[in-house]
Amino acid sequence: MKLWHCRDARSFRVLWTLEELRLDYDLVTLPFPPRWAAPDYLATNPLGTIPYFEDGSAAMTESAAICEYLAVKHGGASRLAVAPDEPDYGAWLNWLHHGEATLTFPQTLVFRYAMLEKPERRLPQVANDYRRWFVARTVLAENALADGRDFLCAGRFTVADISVAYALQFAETLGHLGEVGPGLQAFWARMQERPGFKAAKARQGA
Ligand SMILES: N[C@@H](CCC(=O)N[C@@H](CS)C(=O)NCC(=O)O)C(=O)O
Repeated sequence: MKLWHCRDARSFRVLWTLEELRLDYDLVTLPFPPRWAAPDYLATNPLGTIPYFEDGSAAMTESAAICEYLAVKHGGASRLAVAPDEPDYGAWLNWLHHGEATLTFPQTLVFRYAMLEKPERRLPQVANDYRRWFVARTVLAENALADGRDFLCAGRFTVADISVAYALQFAETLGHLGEVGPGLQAFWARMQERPGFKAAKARQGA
């Protein structure tokens, strides 16, 4: 298995999953954004996006899908996936995709228009609107954790927690973590204590 990664980009979801599962893999770390800083990468992934992941004939570009792939195909007894015959199968898939499609999507607009673009191309109104959009969308996860639950579903840690926790890491980077609810802030603190999370941070280096 081989993962193309940029420090703390969405590929971190995959790196964290690989470390939770203690799998062997090769890691290629690129400068961000690769389409400007490592243009040769386009020959590997024409989208120029991170993550890119290979495992035999599998070639994948979606972080949540790769986490699902690893948990299902290489999860062994880890139970980082929820099986179709478990009551929380639907909830698990929903949280897994919610982390990327609903939470991280608005964050990318904040990142681009508040930080990544050159100062003359920045758009404070777009960044502010999508910051508020992100914060409003966190209500579902905040409600799910409000009853003191440690994990989003199935009563155990799964890759759905990784998917949503990544959005909280991104919120911290973007400076809007303080606007999410106390349940999510406590969840994010717990997630960072996991040995798998710490191993992924160590593997990507400074
Ligand atoms: N939906 C994809 C999005 C991948 C994506 O856009 N990744 C960002 C990094 S977090 C990227 O590569 N941006 C670089 C660019 O747009 O040039 C996923 O979840 O993996």
